[in-house]
Amino acid sequence: MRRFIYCKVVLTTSLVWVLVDVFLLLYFSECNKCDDKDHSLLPALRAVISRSHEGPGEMGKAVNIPKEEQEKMKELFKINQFNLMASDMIALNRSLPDVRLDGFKMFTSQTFNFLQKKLENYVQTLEVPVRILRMEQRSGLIRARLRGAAATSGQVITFLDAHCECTVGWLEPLLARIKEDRTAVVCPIIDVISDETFEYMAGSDMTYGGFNWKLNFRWYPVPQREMDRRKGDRTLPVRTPTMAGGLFSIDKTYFEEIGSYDPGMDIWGGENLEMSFRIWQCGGSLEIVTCSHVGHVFRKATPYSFPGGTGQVINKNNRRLAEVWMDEFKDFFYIISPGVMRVDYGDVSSRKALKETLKCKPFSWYLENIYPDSQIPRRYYSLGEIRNVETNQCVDNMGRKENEKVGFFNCHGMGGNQVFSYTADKEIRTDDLCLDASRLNGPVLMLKCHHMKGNQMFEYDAERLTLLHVNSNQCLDMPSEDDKMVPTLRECNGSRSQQWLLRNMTLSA
Ligand SMILES: [Mn+2]
Repeated sequence: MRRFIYCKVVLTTSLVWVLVDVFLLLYFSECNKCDDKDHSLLPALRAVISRSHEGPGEMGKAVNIPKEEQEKMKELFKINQFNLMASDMIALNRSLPDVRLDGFKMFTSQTFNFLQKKLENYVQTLEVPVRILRMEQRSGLIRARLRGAAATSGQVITFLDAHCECTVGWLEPLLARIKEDRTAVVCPIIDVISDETFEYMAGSDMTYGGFNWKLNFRWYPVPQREMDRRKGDRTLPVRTPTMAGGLFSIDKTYFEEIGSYDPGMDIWGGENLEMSFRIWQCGGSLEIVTCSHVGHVFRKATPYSFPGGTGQVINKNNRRLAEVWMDEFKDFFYIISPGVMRVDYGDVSSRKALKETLKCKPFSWYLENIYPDSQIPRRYYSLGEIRNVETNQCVDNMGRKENEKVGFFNCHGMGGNQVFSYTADKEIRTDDLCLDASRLNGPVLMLKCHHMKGNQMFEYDAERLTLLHVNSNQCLDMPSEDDKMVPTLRECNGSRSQQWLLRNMTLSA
């Protein structure tokens, strides 16, 4: 009898656990709204999915080149700044793993290493009609895209680079979002295809697009406020301040309405930020649709030459972007990039007129509402050098990176590495780094700004000219004898070495 009771107890507890498991499984698979999955697949895609997954690079695996071929491989690498030999070994429609949140099957796309006729022959074998347009002369990405867009007749335009591969179900969620809201401009998650082995690696849904003072695009972690807005549901689109490059879908008429691309920009560079600012400031939205994945080969160097040099072209484009969209905040870009002011940016009057017609909001609105965690502070007291009264030298980031000590050097008045901003949050920033001190009498480091005050909070006293590090209750002082290049913290003593002049200091932020 007792045995029977034991048995019952064991059975009941197991049953309870089984039910809990089933519940958990159902619950977590419910989270995944990414998927209608296979229902709507074209026959061609089904064929790809069902074929055998062998051969170089299949299922997104790495392709390793045998030793004896490596010399040749290096030669070919230079042509496109990616491993052309590996790329050529991979089937045009290789299979890829399904990297979506719950995992399933995959479709493929292709990197075209074809030229001219070969490409035309190839696209004729595809089951969808494909038209190839060629520019008469090298015009760069921006003007080529404008030409392509003008030739489209569909309701939605999707831009991708040539060095992309798409995964199954990448397009539907982009289109679905535009159907909901035609002013939503949507990007996929950009997965990483290795430039060396073409291995396929899933990108993160936890990063979004930003930019630094030099107007370089950068990935930053999706902030808590955006997680909260989506109530923790990672399958919902992420509102991103900027788009990485040119991988996005947009309603065709909206593309035209909002001003397509700036045709005054050359070749490449800055157009992604220009479009991002414009979309947000002029009433649209820019989103990363986390259910959509597209792979992209990130290259370490550009394989192209630019007329007048890469820097010239990018500086010109960035100036156009800053002049039209950034209002007074363009100062951050100009002051940290000495020399850029000398670059001629052409005529921007038609772009400014567009901004007027569309009644676009100012950049301060964008910083406040769309990108409050921006590297460019919405409110700040000073922007420029920080000069020591005793030595007449300046705080200098010395071009050093995150986690290194901040330096100290003769003031050169040229901006660049000697530009700091004392912000309304009482941080001392240089680009996306903040002065940070974590121990008494310690050196001052540069760390990623965390917006949490703490070790990054300094109180400037505009009368005594002191910079008090609040956490340690010590003052920023000139370097010590043994480390002449590094400003340090010391007990506040009212000496001239603890007095600092902040350039362009205003008392209200
Ligand atoms: Mn690209």
